[in-house]
Amino acid sequence: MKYLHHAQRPSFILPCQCQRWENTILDEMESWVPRLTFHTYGRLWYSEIAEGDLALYHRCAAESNARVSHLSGFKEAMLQGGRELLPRPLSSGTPNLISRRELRGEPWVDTAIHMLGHAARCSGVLHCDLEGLSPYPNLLLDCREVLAYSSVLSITLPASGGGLHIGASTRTGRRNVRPVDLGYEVGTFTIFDSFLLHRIEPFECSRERPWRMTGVMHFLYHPERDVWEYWA
Ligand SMILES: O=C(O)CCC(=O)C(=O)O
Ligand SMILES: [Fe+2]
Repeated sequence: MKYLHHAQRPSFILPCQCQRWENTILDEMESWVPRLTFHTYGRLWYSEIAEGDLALYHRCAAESNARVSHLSGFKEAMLQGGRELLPRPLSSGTPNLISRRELRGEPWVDTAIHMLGHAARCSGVLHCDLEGLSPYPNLLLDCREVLAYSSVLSITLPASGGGLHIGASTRTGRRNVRPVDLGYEVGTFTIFDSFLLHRIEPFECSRERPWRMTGVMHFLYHPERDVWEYWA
C-alpha cells in the first residue's frame, strides 16, 4: 500500500453549515473548557492529558458527546471525511469506522472542537499526535507499521494565517518526507499521519474574526479486524 502522508478536501462542508456550527458554539460559550493556550468545546484527550486529569476526561466524555451533538451533522461530517480520505489497507472499499467508546466499552469522546484566538498573534508548537495511542503501548513501542491519522475540519478562520505546517516524521524510515504547509478554507477537511511533526502556523485574530475553530478526530487502524477506531 502506498504511504499516505496527508490528504485534503477543500469545500468538504459548505460555509453556511460551518457558520451554523460556529453560531451554536458561540451561543454556548459558558460551556467552553479553558486550557492554557486554547479552549475546547467538548473535551479532547490530548488536551486533558496535558492537564494531567484523565479521570476527568472519562467522567466528562458522555457530557462532551452530548454537547457536540448540538452541532447538527458535525460528527457525521467528520466520519464521512474519514471514510473518504483514510487509506484503504485491504482495498476493501469504504473504510469501516468504530468509536473507541464502543470498541473498548469505556467512556471516550468521539469528536470535539479546538479553539484558538483572542490574542493579537498566536501560533502553535511543533508536536505529533500520539497521546491517543496510549491505550496501546505495544503500538508505541513498535510503531513502524501503525496507521494512525489525525483529522481536522476547519470551521472558522482567523483574520490571517493559521494553516498547518507538517514537517518530519517521528518514525524511523519516514524521516525523509518533505515538509508541507497546508492552507485551510472554511469547510476544508484534512487528514495527516499522526506521527508527523506539525504545528499551527502563526495567525492573527481580529475583532471580526476572533477565533480559529477546528473540529478534531483521530483514527487508528486495527489490521486484524480491518476497522478504523476513532476518538478525540
Ligand atoms: O487545528 C489544527 O489545524 C490542528 C491542531 C492540532 O495540531 C491538534 O489539534 O493536535
Ligand atoms: Fe496536532
